[in-house]
Amino acid sequence: MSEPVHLFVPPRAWGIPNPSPFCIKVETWLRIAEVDYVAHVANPLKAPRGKVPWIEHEGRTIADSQAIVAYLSERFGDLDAPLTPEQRHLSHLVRRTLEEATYFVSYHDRWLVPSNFAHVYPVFFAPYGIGGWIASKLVVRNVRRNLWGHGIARYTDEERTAAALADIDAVSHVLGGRPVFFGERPTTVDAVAYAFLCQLLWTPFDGPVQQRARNDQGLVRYAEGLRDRYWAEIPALT
Ligand SMILES: N[C@@H](CCC(=O)N[C@@H](CS)C(=O)NCC(=O)O)C(=O)O
Repeated sequence: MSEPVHLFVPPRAWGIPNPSPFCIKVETWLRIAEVDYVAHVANPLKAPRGKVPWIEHEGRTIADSQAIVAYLSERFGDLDAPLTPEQRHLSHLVRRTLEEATYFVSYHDRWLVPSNFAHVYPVFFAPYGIGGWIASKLVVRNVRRNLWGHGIARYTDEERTAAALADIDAVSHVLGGRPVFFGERPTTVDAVAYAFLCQLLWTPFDGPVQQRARNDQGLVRYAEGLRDRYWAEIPALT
């Protein structure tokens, strides 16, 4: 019998499974695949690539959500095995859109828009008093520098919002109001989409992108369906 997978993630926040979409993705994947796991609060200083999530399993340490999913798929079974080649490619595109494009707009808006940062500060910094206040200044400076280097911070507010709205519309269109993206059973793309929709639908952050997702009944029903099936304890997580 296999040992449980040890998953390292930040503490839950804002009534969703995790402040990090990549952590929700992996934890939801584990739940869909019914893999035995134990979640631990990550010490960021120990993060193998300086990022969450990571897992430890049978002496191996694996970082990066997609590398984790690849390992878990090999070790415990591939959720995506039933997909046709076309579905597999579409899954890849949806995943990359959310993780590599939409994510950076949310990241920007969460950390660099003051009305949103007001919800970040109490979770990550306020518990540490003056040390937390100093850390917040350093972290925000770093985020600003990283996102300038990435390029998204060079967009106007309108350009950034338009890019994310187009992402949401594309994802919604591919989903087409179904309860899962493809087939009968959730696959990896559902773990990813759920992770990102949690951040848009059920956090205190607000703006046109959140509003677009909240007004899309197909997306809301989809996310609620996955929440009820895999995160039934969610109302208790605040
Ligand atoms: N490609 C990585 C991205 C992980 C990632 O960006 N995690 C963020 C939290 S959402 C993080 O750890 N950020 C800390 C940092 O960049 O210092 C994955 O799929 O796991």
